[in-house]
Amino acid sequence: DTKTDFVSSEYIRSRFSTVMSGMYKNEVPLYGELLDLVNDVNDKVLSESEEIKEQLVSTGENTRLNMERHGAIRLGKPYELYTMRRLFKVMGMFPVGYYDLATAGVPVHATAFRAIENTTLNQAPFRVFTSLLRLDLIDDEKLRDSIESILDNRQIFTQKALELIDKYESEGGLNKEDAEIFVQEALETFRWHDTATVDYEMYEALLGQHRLIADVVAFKGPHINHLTPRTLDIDEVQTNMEARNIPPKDNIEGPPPRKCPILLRQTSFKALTEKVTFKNDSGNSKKGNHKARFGEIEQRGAAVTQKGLDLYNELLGKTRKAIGGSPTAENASEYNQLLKENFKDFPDTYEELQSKGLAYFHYFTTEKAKTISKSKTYTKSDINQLLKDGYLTIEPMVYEDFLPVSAAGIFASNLGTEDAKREYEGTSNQSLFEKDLGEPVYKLMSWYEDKQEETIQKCLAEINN
Ligand code: OOG
Ligand code: NI
Repeated sequence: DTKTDFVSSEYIRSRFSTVMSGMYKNEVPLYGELLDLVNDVNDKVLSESEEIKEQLVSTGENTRLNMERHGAIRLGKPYELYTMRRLFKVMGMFPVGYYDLATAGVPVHATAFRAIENTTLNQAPFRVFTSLLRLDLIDDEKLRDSIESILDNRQIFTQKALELIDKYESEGGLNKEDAEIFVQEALETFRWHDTATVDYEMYEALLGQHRLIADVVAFKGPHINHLTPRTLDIDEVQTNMEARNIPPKDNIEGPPPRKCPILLRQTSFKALTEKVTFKNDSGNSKKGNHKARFGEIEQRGAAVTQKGLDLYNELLGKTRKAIGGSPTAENASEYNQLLKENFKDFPDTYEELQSKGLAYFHYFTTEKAKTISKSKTYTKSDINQLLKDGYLTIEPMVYEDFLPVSAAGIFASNLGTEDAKREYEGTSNQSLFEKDLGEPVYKLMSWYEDKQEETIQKCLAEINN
């Protein structure tokens, strides 16, 4: 029977992530160096900190650390987003969260495709931040029409990839042979093309509107623009990048360094200048440069609750306001000092993060739980007491998603400052995004809430049985 021949989505995802990483290493050699650096730093942290090691072992993250990475693509039209959702589903990746970057001066909105079960996340933790150009924010009507017709004429997916998506949907899976063809065909969509689909004049016009628009519209496909390994010590990587001649961006995005890391800290190296050949009907090909592809590093910390996120945004917002917006090379150290100062208001022990309802945790029963008195049925309201009495223990749930202000900072560091200063009037438009996507995105907070609840219920079941 054919069903038993199907390979798992995790297999396909992990295969895809591996071949993509291999391709990117060839295209952007500095990315390979960055991977080596991150591996060295992670090995060092694990050999020096028993606590971090134990944490990763209990949550199951230890097995995924060295293969963990995310990438990003930028799409041009609704069909591409809709089909990308179907393509990622073959790999067990689903759209989680809605990110509006227009308010930060980037005319796109986005979601992140990723696995949604802990077990499958640990097996193949590959994510893709996927943004869609918002044509409605382009004020030049004539240019907008040209963009629409350029995008109308492109097909970013191969025929064979589309056939295999259909096959997956109608049969419910792919066998190993089809899965391998699928991976190779899907990879074509993410490949870099050094010939533009437009002439130099059009490229300049697109650049003039926004550098990002040129990157989305002038090429045959949505080349993967970065891949990001996960490190356990981003400050150490940042310092060593300079030593290895990998030029880092001026500032690390996200929260300041902490004893109990939260959310996500990110830094990157600047985009490469790549040679591009522009279309030319007269036959003399015109050469030029394009900057799009870079490398990034991330350090992931605890997922925070809505209350924690509100506090994070308040403290970050206060810091940015005080220095007049995004930090620059000149005021980066002043910014970091102030950020550290302001974040003293964000508790920095796991006990407090738990008791104040600021972060999400995995709950586990301890050895001692075996000896608990069975005189009553324990419920959710007993959790804090059980924790205090040592029947339960907690480990932070890792944040699996992205941060819009940081994402805009990453965009900006590779787009040039003029673009970063732009502001778009448009309000965020999640319902349009979901219409183009073809289904609603998973709600980010509820996802963590549900995962935490599963572990609490499991503990109660163990204690009460
Ligand atoms: C995406 C930037 C967002 C991140 O890590 O926040 C991102 C882009 O530049 O296309 O990848
Ligand atoms: Ni990124």
